[in-house]
Formats: sequence, structure tokens, C-alpha cells
Amino acid sequence: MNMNWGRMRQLTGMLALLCLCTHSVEAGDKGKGNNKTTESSSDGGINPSNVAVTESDFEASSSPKEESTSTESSTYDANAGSSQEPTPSEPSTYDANAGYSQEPMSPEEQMHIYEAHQRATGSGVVIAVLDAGFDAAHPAIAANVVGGYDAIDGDSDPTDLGNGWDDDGDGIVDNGVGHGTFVTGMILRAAPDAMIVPIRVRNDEGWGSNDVTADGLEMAIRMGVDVINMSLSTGSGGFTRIRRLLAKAERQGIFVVVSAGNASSSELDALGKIKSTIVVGAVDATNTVATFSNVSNTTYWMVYAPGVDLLGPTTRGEYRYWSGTSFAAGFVTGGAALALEAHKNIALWELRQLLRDSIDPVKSADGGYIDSGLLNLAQVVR
Ligand SMILES: [Ca+2]
Ligand SMILES: [Ca+2]
Ligand SMILES: [Ca+2]
Repeated sequence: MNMNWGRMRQLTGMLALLCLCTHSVEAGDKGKGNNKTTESSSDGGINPSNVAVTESDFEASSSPKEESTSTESSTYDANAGSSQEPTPSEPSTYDANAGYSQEPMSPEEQMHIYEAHQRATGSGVVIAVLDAGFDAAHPAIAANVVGGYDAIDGDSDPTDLGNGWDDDGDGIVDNGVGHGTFVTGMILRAAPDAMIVPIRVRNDEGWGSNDVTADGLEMAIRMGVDVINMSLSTGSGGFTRIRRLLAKAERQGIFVVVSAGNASSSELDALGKIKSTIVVGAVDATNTVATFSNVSNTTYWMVYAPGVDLLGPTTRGEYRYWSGTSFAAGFVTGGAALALEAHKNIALWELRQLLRDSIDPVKSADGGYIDSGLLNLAQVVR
């Protein structure tokens, strides 16, 4: 909050500093597996034109090989199987005039977003998005992006780098590309005036170790952002540093939003069990919990947001339909930004309670009971 130009100079100064000590690694060396234990960097062949056309949201996870050199070695998330994930349709064209109204039903209506915008738009709030690469020049997000960091390459440019290889051998090339841009797009639908710091912690196939995630997290904390969006899952091993940093973020009053995951599970990822975060599951356009969404009736700090067949920005200035709790999390992160603008001196614990309390009922996917509900942003800013 209270972002000003002095602060922005401070941010960009820090980034410039970081540029002096960059190193690079081959993006293609990192792999991501859905229920696979081996990575592959050669079976996909070179096909640079096949970018970001995937069947599902990915849950970013950790490389079993390259990244396991430290004692805090990480594991990939076997729960992130693509078979359980939604299969959104691809748009044939994007109608710039119709915009997001081409969706089945608008999240703006579901979450009372326009009503909320009469009170707050996220102005003055800085959000770090820890994700795969970004298209920072995409017209849907360019005006809001400030600075950026790439924890994979160790440089200041978090741009998507599809390498044309099926790194994880799942038959889909570069399925992490566009993910960060899409998450950012959803954040900005809820909070169109928020500032976004894109931080790349996953490669083009969604791979990144817990150490890389921690590096990105540490950077976001050092920048002093207000909110951090983590639409990714982590390995269970080597989580200590992430846990420590999340505690530090909490001490500094930085609000962290995480996605519940897309494994149709009642068991949340490690990130979802951290008490300082709020976890986000996905509902469809009828306010029914998406069949792919993880749910938890044991974690109190969970809310829901639209995450099915969303239309949003992806790589190279394009748009697509995509589904996943990753994108639902974006709406809640944007909602947190609205709350921070509307309630200037709100404490972190108050903010979390406010979000948890500002909900409308949702139907569970199987007709059962859901503790919590769909975030109502008009209520958040009231
Ligand atoms: Ca880079
Ligand atoms: Ca792949
Ligand atoms: Ca790739």
C-alpha cells in the first residue's frame, strides 16, 4: 500500500542492483513431471511455434533432478496429474470489443467486482506474482507491471521462454508458458489499478525447485510488496526455507494468497497448510465447486473464486480460455488489494478474516457440504 514514486524507484534500483550479479541456466534443463520420474529434453523436438496451447492449468512443482543438489531437496507433486484437470476449449478468435463478456458467465458478476470498484480498484497496492514466465508487454497487463525478477535465470527479466521442447515428456510442449500472464490478468480484473511485480519461479513446463521458489519469495519480501500470489504447488521436501520466508512475510504484514491445486483432492499442498496464507479453490459459473478443485474442510482459511473456462491473456499478446485454481487465486489476490485500498490500516489478520467472512454460499461438486464460499468483493470493500 501507499506505493509512491520514491518507492518505485527503490524497487527498480534494487532490480538494477540484481542485474549486476546475474547468471544463466538453460531453461531446457529443468523439467516438470506429472506422475513421471524422469525428465526429457530431447523427445519433444524443436517446435518453437507450438507455444502455450495446452489442455489444462498446470500445478507447478519441483524438479527431481537438477534442483535436488541441496539438502533441502524437493519433490514434484504427484497430485498434479493432468488427467484430473479440466479441459477448457480454445477460443477461435478474441473479440477485443466484447472482451471478457465472451465467457459463459462473468466473474465480475459472480464476485460483485464492478460494485466493489466504486470503492476501490487496487490503487497504490503492489502485488508480487510468483509464477512461470510473463508476457509483461501484453496489453492486458503492461500498464500495471513494474520491475520484475527471474529466480530461474537469476536475472531481472521474467519473460516466458518456451524452448519448443516437451521438457517433462507429457506430450504437451511448453505448457507453462502464459500461466503467469493469465494469473496476472485475473488479478487485474479484480484490481485493475494494482501494480504487479512479476517474479519467475517456474520454467516453461512449470518446473521450479523449492529453492527457486524461496528465492522468488525472498525477493518479493525484500521489495516490500503488499500481497504475494503463489498459484503453484511445492514439493514436500525442502520446504523449510519457504516456511521460514512465509513467516517473515507475515511479520512484515505481507499477505500471501495460494491456490488450492487441481487434483480433486481433500488434501491441500504444503503451502495451503501454512496458517498465514489464504487458500483459494475454484468454482464454475454456477457457483459450484469445480470437480478438479482441491477442497479442505479442515483448513479454515479457504475461500473460492471463479476458475472454470476463464478468458484471459496469455503469451505473445494472445488470449485463451483456461481453467484452474491458479486463476481463481488471482481473483482473491485482486480482492485483497481492494481491501487494502478500502481499509487503509487493516492488519494482516483482520484482512484474512475479512476475506473469509465476505463470502456467498457455493455448492459442492458432489452435493456435500462446503465450509466457506465464493468471495464477494462488494462485501470486502464495504
Ligand atoms: Ca530471464
Ligand atoms: Ca510438457
Ligand atoms: Ca518446454
